[in-house]
Amino acid sequence: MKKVLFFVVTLSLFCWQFAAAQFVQKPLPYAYAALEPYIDAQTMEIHYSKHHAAYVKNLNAAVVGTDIANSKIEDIFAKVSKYPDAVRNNAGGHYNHELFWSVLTDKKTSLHPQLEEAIKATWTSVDSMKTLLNKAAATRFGSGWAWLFVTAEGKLAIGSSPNQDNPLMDLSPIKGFPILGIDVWEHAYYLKYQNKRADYLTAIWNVVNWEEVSNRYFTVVPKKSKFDPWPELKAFHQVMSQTFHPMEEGNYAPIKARSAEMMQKADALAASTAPAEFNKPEVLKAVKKLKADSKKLNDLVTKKASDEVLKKSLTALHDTFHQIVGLCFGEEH
Ligand code: MN3
Repeated sequence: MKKVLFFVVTLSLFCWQFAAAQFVQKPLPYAYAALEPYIDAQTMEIHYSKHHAAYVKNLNAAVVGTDIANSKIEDIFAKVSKYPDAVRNNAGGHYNHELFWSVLTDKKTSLHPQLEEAIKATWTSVDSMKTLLNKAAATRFGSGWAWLFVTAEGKLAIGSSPNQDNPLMDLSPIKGFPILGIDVWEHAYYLKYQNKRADYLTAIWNVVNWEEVSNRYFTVVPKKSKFDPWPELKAFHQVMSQTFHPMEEGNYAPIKARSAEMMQKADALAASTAPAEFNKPEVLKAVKKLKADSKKLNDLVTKKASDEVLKKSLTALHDTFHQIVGLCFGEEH
């Protein structure tokens, strides 16, 4: 009996601990030494396995048994002024470091052209953005973070925050969605750079993961499409890409489910007025063919034609679509 009781108590303690660990630290996406010589291995190891780990542990301890124990961290930030400082500091500490690891890399990455264009439109060049972000980081008194973030209006902005605050917090004077954050706590650079924060800030640009910064940007800003000027062509393209590529991989379910929708998109395209730059007889002729072929394909699907027959029909339709794209945008295909 005692043994059973011991087992139950141990199990429930285990479950409680398990349930309490709402927030978990993701594995570091590279080795501690990967960012050498810009960030040394020892700094990375202590920063990740001690500092960040402590924020996660303390955050879980701060929320356990409260009404935010199961909240998403972004929802906590949205009302963080209502919670104790332990929540603010450790939720910020966890999120900020998770972001920090993700926007660093030892791989060669590049900015998405749309984000690059937005940076240039805001600060004339990527270099001047770096200079301004470094200035925000260098002038942050004491511990904190410098941010490149996107405002609610979709504009890029630069700022800094104290301690573990970030622009997602309701009490933050700078507000938006952070796409790049630079940790300027001494624990991020002191072992290698001592008091020379500026040297650390110069070095860090060698290891920024521009691909991840761009990905974060596109979680809040819509990706532009070359099809934007002709919405009906864009709508057709969407159904085409979501049916043709699965079919190429042997999955016919999408085209069988959406052939009628694709026919409707082709009809809408044929009925629309092409933007002036695309309004050429050869484009309109190809669009007419696209409409007729979409109807044929839908008829085949309705008649439950074989996959082989559908493949031939959809491939021909896809060719016609790319003929239109080529005529409009001057691409070979
Ligand atoms: Mn840190």
